[in-house]
Amino acid sequence: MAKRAVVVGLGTVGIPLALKVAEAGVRVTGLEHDARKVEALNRGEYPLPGKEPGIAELLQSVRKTGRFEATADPEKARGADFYLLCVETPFDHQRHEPDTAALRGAAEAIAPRIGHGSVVVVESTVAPLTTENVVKPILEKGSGLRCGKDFLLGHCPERVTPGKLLHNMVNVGRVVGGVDAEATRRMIEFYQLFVKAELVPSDARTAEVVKTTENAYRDVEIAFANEVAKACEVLGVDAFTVRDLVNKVPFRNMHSPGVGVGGHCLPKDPLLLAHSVRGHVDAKVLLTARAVNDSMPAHTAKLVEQALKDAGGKMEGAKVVLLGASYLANTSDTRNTPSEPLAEALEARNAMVVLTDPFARELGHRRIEEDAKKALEGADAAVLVTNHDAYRDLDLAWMKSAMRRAVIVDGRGFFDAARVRAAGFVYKGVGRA
Ligand code: SAJ
Repeated sequence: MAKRAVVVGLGTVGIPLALKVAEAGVRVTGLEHDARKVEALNRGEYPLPGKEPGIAELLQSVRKTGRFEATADPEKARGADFYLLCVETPFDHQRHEPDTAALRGAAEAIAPRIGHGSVVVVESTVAPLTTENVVKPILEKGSGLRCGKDFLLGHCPERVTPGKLLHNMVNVGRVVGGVDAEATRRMIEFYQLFVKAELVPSDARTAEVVKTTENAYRDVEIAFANEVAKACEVLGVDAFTVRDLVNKVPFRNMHSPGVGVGGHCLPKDPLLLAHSVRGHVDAKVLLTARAVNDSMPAHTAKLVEQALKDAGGKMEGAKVVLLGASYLANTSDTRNTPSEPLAEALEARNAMVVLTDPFARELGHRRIEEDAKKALEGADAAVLVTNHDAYRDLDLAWMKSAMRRAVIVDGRGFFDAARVRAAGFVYKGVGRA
C-alpha cells in the first residue's frame, strides 16, 4: 500500500487526483510552481475558476486529515512511493510538434528525488512513445537509477472533463499502462485506492494510443457532422433532423454540428497521434477533420453576414453579441473556445463584438459581460455559441424589443427555428435550412 505520493502539477487533473489519493489514506505532496495556487490550496481554497461539484468539501475534509500539502519546493518530493505527473502537454502550432517543456520540467524536478521502488506515472495526455522516449531517459539520467529495475514507470491517462472532475475521476474507467508488467501491477494497486470503475491493465504505449485515439475519434465524428451540416445548409435541409433520423438506424451515432470544437482535449489529441507517426503515416483523416472543425467559426461568421443582409443591415459597424464564451455548456472553461476565432472573424468584417457568458469572466484581452440582457441591448445580431442552460430562458419577445435588429444566428442547433422566426427574427444557424 502506497504511503506517500507526489502529484506534480495542481491543475484541473492534479487537484482532484491529489485530494482523492489523500482521502484514501496516502500522504500527498502537491508540487506546483504557481505560488498563488499553492497558497490558496494550503488555505483550503480551490484556486481554479468554475464550479466543480464536491471539490471544495473534499479539500476541507482532506485538510483536516493533514495528509495533503501543496508546495513549490521540489525538495519536498523526496522519497515518495508514487509520483503522478499531471502537467499541461499542449501542441505547439508554430513548430507543429508537441510542447513537452512542462512534462520534461516535471520529470527533471522529481528525477533526483525518486528512490528504489518508486513508481512514476504520466497522467497527462502525451503523443504515443513519449513515456518511453522522453520521460524515461530524463528519470534515469537525473536519478542514476534504471527504469524497470530500480524504479517503475507507466502511463495512466486521465479522463476528466470540466464540471465533472471528481465524478469522472472515480467513476470513469482507466487504461493502466506500465512500461513493464510489474509497473502495471503496482499502478493497478494504486488506482484501486480511489477509482471505482474498471481498471484495464495494458502497457504504456497502448495507453498513449488509446487516449489520443478516443479523442481523435470524437473529433473526426464531430467534423463529419459539421461537413454534413454545411451540405444541409446548401440543400435546404435541417442537419439536426437528419442527425436524429440517421441515428435511428442501428450502429449510427452522428454527432452534433456546431460553431466549433473547443476544450483541452479534442483540438490537441489528434495532432499528438498524427505527430507520433509522422513520416510513416500521412494522417489525412485526422488532420482534415481538424481543419473542418477549425473552419466552423469562420463559417458561422458568414452566416451572421448573410443574416444581417437579410435583415436589411450590414456587418460594418454592427453590434454582434456572442452568447457564450466557454467551450462547453454550463462551464466557465474557455480553452480553445470557438468564441475567440468567431469574434476575430466578425471584427475582421468591422463588426463590434460583445461577449456574454454566465460563467466565464475573461477571454484573453476581452472582458465578458455577465448579464446577457445588458449585452443584447441595441444589438444588431445575437449568435448562440455555447449551449448554456441559462439561454433557455431568453425571452424572444423581450429580445425583439431590446435589440436594434431582430437577428439570431444559432451555432449549436439550440433554438427552435420555427418559433424564432415566428417571433419575427431573421434566423440562420449551422446546419439549419
Ligand atoms: N462538440 C460538438 N459536437 C458534439 C460534441 C461536442 O461540436 O457532438 C464540441 C463541444 O461544443 C466542445 C468540444 O466539441 O466545444 C468538446 O466537447 P466534449 O463534449 O468532447 O468535451 P471535452 O472537450 O471536455 O471532452 C472530454 C473528453 N474526455 C477526456 O478527454 C477525458 C472526451 O473524450 C469526452 O467524450 C468528453 O469529455 C465527455 O463526453 O465528457
